[in-house]
Amino acid sequence: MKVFILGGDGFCGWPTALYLSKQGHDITIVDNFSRRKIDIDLKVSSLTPISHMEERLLTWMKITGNTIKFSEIDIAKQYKKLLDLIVSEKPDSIVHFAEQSSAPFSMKNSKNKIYTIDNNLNTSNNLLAAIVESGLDIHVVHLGSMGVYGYGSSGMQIPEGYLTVKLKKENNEYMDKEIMYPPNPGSLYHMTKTQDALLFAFYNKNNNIRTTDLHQGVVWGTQTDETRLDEKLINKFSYDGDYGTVLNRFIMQAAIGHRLTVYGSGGQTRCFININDTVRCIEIALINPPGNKEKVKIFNQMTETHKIRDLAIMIDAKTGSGIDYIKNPRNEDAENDLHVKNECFLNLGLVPTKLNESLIDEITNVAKKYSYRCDKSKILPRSYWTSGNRP
Ligand code: NAD
Ligand code: USQ
Repeated sequence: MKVFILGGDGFCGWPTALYLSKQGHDITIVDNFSRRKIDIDLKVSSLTPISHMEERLLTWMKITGNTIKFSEIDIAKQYKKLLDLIVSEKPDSIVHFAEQSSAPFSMKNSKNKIYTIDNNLNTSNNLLAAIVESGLDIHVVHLGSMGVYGYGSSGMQIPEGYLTVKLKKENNEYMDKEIMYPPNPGSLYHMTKTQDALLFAFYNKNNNIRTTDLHQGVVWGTQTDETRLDEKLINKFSYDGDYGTVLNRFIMQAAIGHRLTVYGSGGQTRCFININDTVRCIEIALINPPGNKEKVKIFNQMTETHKIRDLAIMIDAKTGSGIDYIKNPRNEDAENDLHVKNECFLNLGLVPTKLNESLIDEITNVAKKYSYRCDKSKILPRSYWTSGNRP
């Protein structure tokens, strides 16, 4: 299969590109390195030493004999370049990771709010418009987020995208209607994912663009079988207050002897998935595309749910790191339950990586190994949802 990986220089995109290349697919990465530029602006860098794209691709070719092509395009701004690439390469599928990916970064200041909305909505719309203009039948696989639903499940399981509701008609009779599960985003970043969902539904209805939208939980872990092959292939590990996600932050904090930074009471329940399962889910989505005229397929891409304080208590028990409950920089529920359906991927063969079985390996073989690269001044959060969330 010929596959484009938009955002293929990123934390999820890079291991996905390698995994799919290893499975024999013909891969082209498209990225504008905006994430590397943001890290420079924030004066942070990956805990792991990530190589430049040229070196990454050369190393991959030397080790496996496989060529991955690369095109530097700002998908939000360089529409014509994207269209020309699609028309000349004619991919079967396009995996869309290319968005500003951090909730805290999107809430930091008005410049970031404007950038996140502008970048994320334009990457999605430009991609969809270019597919229509190309006239090609291309399956789009997009990385959405579990956070589009606001994490409250009100005693029911969050379904995989669609919900059947009963509507009262004027004559007092009821009719069933299938709707998209109601969005309730908790950041401007998550807001872009809810708007993406409307774009996909519209282009699907109007132009029959076959689309799979993957509502992914918080990803943790670093290495996959492919990124482990050589240090020049190593995956990114963000630990800073803007881009580091909670479990990888805790893993790094435990490795360097920093007390774990639980926001608020830690009663927030979130969905999690290991990076090895992310790459497998993308493959499963690619080989099970929606049929012609089928509505957007929506999968919940997560394998476990945990309360943040339970994760901290578990890591503290294994490592003796200690826990700090700090004022929550975010405007979010202090406590929530979360029940999520994830049968689509399990039924298609996903075998989840278990969190408690892989955690110590991650702390020892990644976080401790590269702990000398950690800048401790970047650990505490620096983005606040409202002025009331400041310390
Ligand atoms: P990342 O920031 O590491 O990767 C995103 C990549 O997209 C970067 O390499 C960036 O340079 C590129 N990009 C952004 N805007 C672009 C543009 N206009 N043109 C070209 N390239 C552009 O993020 P990630 O953690 O790999 O996440 C990938 C996707 O998965 C994102 O859409 C994110 O919202 C989603 N997601 C991530 C997680 C997670 O925990 N990491 C969980 C759920 C969903
Ligand atoms: N948290 C802490 N301590 C920390 C960091 C975070 O208690 O040091 C808490 C946050 O308050 C939040 C939870 O942990 O309640 C998750 O935070 P996070 O930063 O790990 O995740 P989030 O901001 O939601 O975003 C991440 C990715 C994003 C993806 C999302 C999936 O950055 O790309 O969409 O996870 S989900 O959370 O399911 O929406």
